[in-house]
Amino acid sequence: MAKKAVCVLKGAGDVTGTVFFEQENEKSSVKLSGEITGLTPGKHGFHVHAFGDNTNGCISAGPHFNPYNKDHGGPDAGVRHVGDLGNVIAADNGVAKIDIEDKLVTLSGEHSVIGRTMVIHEKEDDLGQGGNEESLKTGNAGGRLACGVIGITQ
Ligand SMILES: [Cu+2]
Ligand SMILES: [Zn+2]
Repeated sequence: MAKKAVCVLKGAGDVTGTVFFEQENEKSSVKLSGEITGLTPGKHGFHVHAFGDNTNGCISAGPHFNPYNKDHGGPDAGVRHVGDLGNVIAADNGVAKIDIEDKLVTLSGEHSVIGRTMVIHEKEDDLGQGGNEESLKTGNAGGRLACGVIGITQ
């Protein structure tokens, strides 16, 4: 049976967004759709972080969701965190349309992303190609503009 989830992103500033998740069955890829508004034009890192905890804002969500203990990478890389969805691109009006299909993110089983947090970042994710230590952890995507916990929907 298809599974669906939703995430409403909010932060300290003007950035807000809604992301919908859909997965046909346990083995199929997950489709993400929706939009994020209030961004500066250009690329912004977009990840699933480990914890569904926003008690002290987006920082409480912890590091990128990484159940297999890999280095950070781009969404198409062989080595990446499960949570690494790369960048979304905001147009001149500050709106980024989300249209992503991902094979590692899942809504079922032990490594489900439900109950974890989506984060949209201040800067571009360098996809692990930045040539420094931080690149292999966070992609140097900078501050957390907005975030929200991924929850079950119908
Ligand atoms: Cu992130
Ligand atoms: Zn990562």
